[in-house]
Amino acid sequence: MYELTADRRSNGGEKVMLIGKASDIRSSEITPKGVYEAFHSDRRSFLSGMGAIGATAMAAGLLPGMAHAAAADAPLTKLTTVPSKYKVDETVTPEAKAQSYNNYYEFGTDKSDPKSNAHTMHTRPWTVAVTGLVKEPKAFDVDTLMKYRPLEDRTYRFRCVEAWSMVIPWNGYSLSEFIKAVNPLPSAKYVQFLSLADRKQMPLIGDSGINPPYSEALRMDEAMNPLTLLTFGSYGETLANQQGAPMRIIVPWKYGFKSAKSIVRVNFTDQQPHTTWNDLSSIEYGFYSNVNPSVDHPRWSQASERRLDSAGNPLFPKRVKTLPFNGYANEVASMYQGMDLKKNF
Ligand SMILES: Nc1nc2c(c(=O)[nH]1)N[C@H]1C(S)=C(S)[C@@H](COP(=O)(O)O)O[C@H]1N2
Ligand SMILES: [Mo]
Repeated sequence: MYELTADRRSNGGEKVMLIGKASDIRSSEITPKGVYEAFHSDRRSFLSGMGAIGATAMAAGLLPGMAHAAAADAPLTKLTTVPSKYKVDETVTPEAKAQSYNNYYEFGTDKSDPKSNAHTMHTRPWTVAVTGLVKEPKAFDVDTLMKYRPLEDRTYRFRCVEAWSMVIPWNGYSLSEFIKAVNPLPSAKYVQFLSLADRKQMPLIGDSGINPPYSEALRMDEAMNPLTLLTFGSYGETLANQQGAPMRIIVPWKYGFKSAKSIVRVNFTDQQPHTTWNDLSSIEYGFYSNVNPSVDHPRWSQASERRLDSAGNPLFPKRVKTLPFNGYANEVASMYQGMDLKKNF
């Protein structure tokens, strides 16, 4: 894993949770869009068809006139929402920022990649399977889930392990409502969330170094905490693909990587499930990953964060102190009573 700085990547000097070589080639960035799309369903033959010279030129970034083509976002649908008690008294991040500065490694590792690339994902029809330790395994159409409970307006702080943060108005309902409806067995101790992993819709999925499908998990009490949001929208609209449409979770007291996107399966287990970032580097990305200013990442401090809102110079976002449990200690700290949070980070 590499830590890259602003002179090498246009991400404002963020520490990136990147795996693999800094020189990784992202073909979507250096290939004319039409050519790329014509071949994206069979990328391997495309690359071999390019031949050695083509590949070398690509690696050196030498192909002329191959600007990154901006893809049209799928139109977002307005949602009917209801107010909630979950608000924060801080500047909300502009919608355009939340939808253009993303981590979604299935669509590339640069912050701007998901917006450029995620249009190849089809979010309807969309089925969510419920498996494992439940009374009866089931599959739900996402539109059924979306209508199951009123979609609340909940504004949460959102803190990435890379030490940037936003304030985002999400739309959804407590995951606990869904969990109660699917009747997990008493033996279920964890719930795992698996993201879509489809090479046809995610041509770059093999390039980032993460092992598909993206997997995240919570202990059952964490999943049942009312703060944990089954999320279908933000800013009063359906989620953009790059935000994890059509359905993701948001776990606001944990680092952002716990909040899995574009979920296709919810799996109940009695053992702690394997999770993507923890599997890749357990010394950097703990299973719990509760936001904790007193436990630093091995390569950077977690004591403060760059707040990406509209205030200040966008090149030098304001720094704010990171709060224990991202400011949600009153709601969640009791779940970890008696645990050593430096060991169980
Ligand atoms: N499937 C999937 N889910 C994912 C990720 C990912 O790469 N793939 N990135 C995670 C990380 S590291 C963060 S910070 C958040 C980012 O969500 P956002 O792009 O909506 O801000 O999504 C999380 N969920
Ligand atoms: Mo993240």
